[in-house]
Amino acid sequence: MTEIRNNWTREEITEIFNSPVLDLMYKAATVHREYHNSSEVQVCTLLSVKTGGCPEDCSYCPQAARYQTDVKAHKLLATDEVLAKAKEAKDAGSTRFCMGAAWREVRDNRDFDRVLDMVKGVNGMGLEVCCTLGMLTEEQAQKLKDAGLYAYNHNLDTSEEHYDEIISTRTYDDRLDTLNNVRNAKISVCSGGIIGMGESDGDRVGMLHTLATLPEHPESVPVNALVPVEGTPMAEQPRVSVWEMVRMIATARIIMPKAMVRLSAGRVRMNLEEQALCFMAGANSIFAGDKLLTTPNPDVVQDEEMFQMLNLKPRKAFKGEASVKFEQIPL
Ligand code: SAM
Ligand code: DTB
Ligand code: SF4
Repeated sequence: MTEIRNNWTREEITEIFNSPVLDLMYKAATVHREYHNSSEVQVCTLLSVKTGGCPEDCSYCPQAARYQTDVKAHKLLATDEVLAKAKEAKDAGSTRFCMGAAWREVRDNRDFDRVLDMVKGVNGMGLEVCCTLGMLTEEQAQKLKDAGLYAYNHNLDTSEEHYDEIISTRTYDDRLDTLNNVRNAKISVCSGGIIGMGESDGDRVGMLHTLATLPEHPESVPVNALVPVEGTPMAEQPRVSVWEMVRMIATARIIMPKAMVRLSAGRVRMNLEEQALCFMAGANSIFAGDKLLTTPNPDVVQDEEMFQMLNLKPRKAFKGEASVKFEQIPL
């Protein structure tokens, strides 16, 4: 059994990342089969519960207020509306429901109380509930946990060295502090990043190195291909090739064997064969439904056809073991 290690060196990861791509895939596929059922893929659904108008300057993001994009700002959705969407997602076969808010950080106000109600409601439906709401204090993480939150998504996005080129309104350490608060509240950690933002291979390795040397690996690692959106500073970035996705996914799989590696944003621009390469490289989770937060994603029917063609089946909810003790809280 491949050992779980938190002491990877940057050199070791660089060597894996740069190995011949077919060897890299083969190694990743082997590790994948040691720790996971390779015919299972976790299906998650995203919902933007509060859209746009964000004060941050993340240069990839269509929801930052300072960029002129087509995204229409919308205040926090009503709880009923969110629960109806969660039910739709469950009926369509999703087992994880992730609610995103275009906030810099959570504030202790009525909106947060409403998000806590949403978490309770979605948990009561038997779905793994995930949120991505920006920075969190330890107390806020605990409140989310008490409401039944299963996982929290907070991406490092890129390497520490490249971070300042992408975002100036918060620091890498702020991100790491939030991840630490989430971990301490015994919430499952979801953290990854985006490729295609002008970073070097060294930056890609750097981000994976930070994730793989956290005291505990994240339970899930989303790998996003930049979705270039008109109006953002990243609008003209060239498209990432499937081989770049494969290298990221396969390296993540090898150095964090137990993690769910999510083939996240960017699937609309990939055909079935390209996505199959990513599954072969160790991806075992996707976002389903025709919208991510604000940008398009393949529709459910297309994904059903893909699952059939590739003999994949959706993974059941709450299969994650890890250090996350979780009980469904009865309503
Ligand atoms: N505001 C919160 C935050 O930034 O943590 C939560 C929502 S934010 C939209 C969640 C993540 O979406 C970002 O960290 C980023 O990784 C991803 N994301 C945003 N825009 C993207 C884009 N255009 N392409 C790919 N990923 C994107
Ligand atoms: C993640 O890593 N990717 C998702 C989720 N976590 C929140 C978000 C992708 C957003 C893509 C751009 C958009 O749709 O606004
Ligand atoms: Fe705001 Fe999150 Fe978008 Fe950054 S990524 S601008 S914090 S919504």
